[in-house]
Order: sequence, then C-alpha cells, then structure tokens
Amino acid sequence: MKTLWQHFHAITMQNGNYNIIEDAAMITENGLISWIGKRADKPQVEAKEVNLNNAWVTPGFIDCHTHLVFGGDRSGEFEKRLQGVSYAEIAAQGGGIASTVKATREASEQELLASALKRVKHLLSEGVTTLEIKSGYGLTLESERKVLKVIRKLGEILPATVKATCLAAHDIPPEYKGKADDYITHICDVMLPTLAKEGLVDAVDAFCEHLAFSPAQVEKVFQKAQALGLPVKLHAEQLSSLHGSSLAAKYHALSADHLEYMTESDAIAMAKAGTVAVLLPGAFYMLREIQLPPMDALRKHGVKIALSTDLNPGTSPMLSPRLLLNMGCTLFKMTPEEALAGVTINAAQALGLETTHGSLEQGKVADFIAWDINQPAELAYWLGGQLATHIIQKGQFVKSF
Ligand code: DI6
Ligand code: FE
Repeated sequence: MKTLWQHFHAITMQNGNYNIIEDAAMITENGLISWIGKRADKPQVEAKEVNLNNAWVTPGFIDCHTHLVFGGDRSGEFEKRLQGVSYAEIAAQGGGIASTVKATREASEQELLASALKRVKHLLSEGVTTLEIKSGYGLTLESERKVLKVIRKLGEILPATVKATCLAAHDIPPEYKGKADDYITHICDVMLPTLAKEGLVDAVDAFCEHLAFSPAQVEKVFQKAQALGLPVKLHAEQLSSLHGSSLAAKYHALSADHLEYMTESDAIAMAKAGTVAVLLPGAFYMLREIQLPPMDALRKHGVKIALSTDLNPGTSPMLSPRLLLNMGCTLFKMTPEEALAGVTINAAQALGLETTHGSLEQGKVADFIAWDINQPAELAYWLGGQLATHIIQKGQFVKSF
C-alpha cells in the first residue's frame, strides 16, 4: 500500500545541504521513499493520503555514537567533578569507566535491557530513527557478549535501525592491570573473532588515549577487525594528540570521534580516506573542555562532520539530539545547516549507511520527522521544548505529539 504525504516543506539534506522543497509531497511504499518533489508535480497514484499541516519535515535523526547500555549510575561523579575533582583523578581512584564496568558485569541481560530502554526512549521521542550503540563496559568475553546481545535485542524491539559496535578496547580491565598488551592480545585472539562469528558486531572501535590504549595497540585491533571484514572507528584526540585520527584514516575508518586535539595533518588524512569526523559536544561540555576541534581545518579539507550525543554515564549523559544541535552551533561554531547534516546524512556515512539513510531522496528508507517550526534554524535554536509533531519510521507513524 502506498502513502501520499503532502502539505509540508521538506528539508531533504540531499548533498549535505538543506535542499528545501517548499510545498512538497512524498510517496512511500514498503518502507521506502518512492517519490519526493513539489506537490504540484506529484504523479497520479492510488494511495492513502496524509496531510502534515504545513509541518517542516527532516530525515530521521541518526545518533552515530552512543554507549547507552550500561549498569549503575555515575551522577555522584558529576557532583564530585563539580567540587573540583577531575575526570582523570576520578578514573585513577577506581571510579570512572571502571565503576561502570563493575556495575555492568553485575547486571543481568534483563536489567541492562530495561535501563537502556528508559534512556533510548528519550532519543527516539526527539526523532532518532537510527542509532549506533557500543559495548565497552563489560571488558570480558562473557560480559561484552551480554551487552552486545542487549544491543541486538534493542534493534529487534525498537522502531529504529540499531548498529552494534564492539568497543572491547575501551579501558584496561582490572584483571589486566599493568598488562594492556596482554588484554589487546586477548581482544584480537579471542573476543573479536568469537563475537564476530556470533553475528553480534557491525563495527569495531577503540579508545586511543594516554589513559587507555596507544596507537600501536589500537593498530593491532584494527588489523584484526580488517581480517574479520569489519569496519573500524576510533575515539581519538579527545584529551591529547596521539594522531589516532590519522591511524583511523590509514584503516579507512568509518569515523574518528571526539577530535578536539586533532591537527591539520590528521584532517588531511581523514579527508583522503573519507573518514567522517564525529564531534561530541556533550562530552566537551560536561568535562568543561576548552580546546575546540579544528573546525576550519575540517571544513577546508572537506572532512564530513557528524554530531552525536555520545550518550554515556561518565562524560555525556545527553538524552536530547536537539540540544546536541544547539551545542554543535554554540560550542563548536557550526551553522544550523551543518549541525543538521551532522545528525542526518553525515551521521549516516559515519555508520556506512549513506546510500540508504540520512536524506529524503527517492529510494531511501522512509524515516522522517515532522516539526512544528517556521524556519529550519529553529531546530538548533530552541533549548528544549517539544517541537516534533510526528515521527515516522519506515513509512509508519511511530509517535505523534
Ligand atoms: N570517551 C568518552 O568520553 C567515554 N568513553 C570514551 O572513550 C567516557 C566513558 C565513561 O566515562 O564512562
Ligand atoms: Fe564515546
């Protein structure tokens, strides 16, 4: 059955720009967009008609970097940081990622699923129709598998496309303290091959930083991922410059993420490789960072820029993709148009989904949001508020407000 959607203005995001079609119409069929254009030009078809009441319509939002499956609660750490204790100090005292690892290992699959559902529903009600979720709070084969299974389950039950990334190289687990190389060997010889074979992994990530893994250690993980036919991505240049983003580019990574400390030479390498720069202003804001990602170098060399919540318990408890748009603009000096590209077409590319998702074009998946706004810039302008009126995934209403 076809559906004809009309009486709306489309912000198509084709080619990364707004590419607005005023007074648009769209035909969807079997979950895909079979036609989109000016209402006056629409073909004659037999279809169910939906009137969107002059809403503005964007592609569904894509959150391409989250850690939303975890046990425990770190709001107490937030209070500590407000009293002046740094993120690194908290980590050194056994808090930080290690405390979430402990709680995640102790939680059952059911508990992890229930708490993740509570968080993810906020993202979905602000228009997220595709998201990536990382493991990385288990750090043993069994507990990484448990988390990845929860991620697969979320993909089955949510009205959203969910990609699973294995981030076993997120931190050095307590049983490998002082033996990071041995843990990397375990990841490469046991964890990745096993989890990949079980069909639980769509991509492989690592945390390249002084307090986590060196570029040489990350490279071993990348080589294994490549041998298993899995795409890679990397947490790089968040707190210091180790040129992890250039290493990511060398392995044709889908994305390098964070990037505050990246250099122009990293940007050149990423542009050449087509590696997307995923910026995470939530973590920047929560950690009160002051070093901005090199926006001019990214633009100059034509690196695609995506934005993501980084939803995680330690550095970015961000439940709102619209607040993310605002932070991309206010903190990282993006334009509202760049910010919107960052949560649509460029985020799709960061997940390897740019041919099927991220813009309103014929042949793409019919994931879209209707907004009660008068100008596209309002999406990034209002701080909070309920602006979405309808969320449509694969051509079906998921939620109306
Ligand atoms: N960078 C981050 O910002 C998160 N992970 C990472 O590699 C932090 C994760 C946490 O503190 O729990
Ligand atoms: Fe992250």
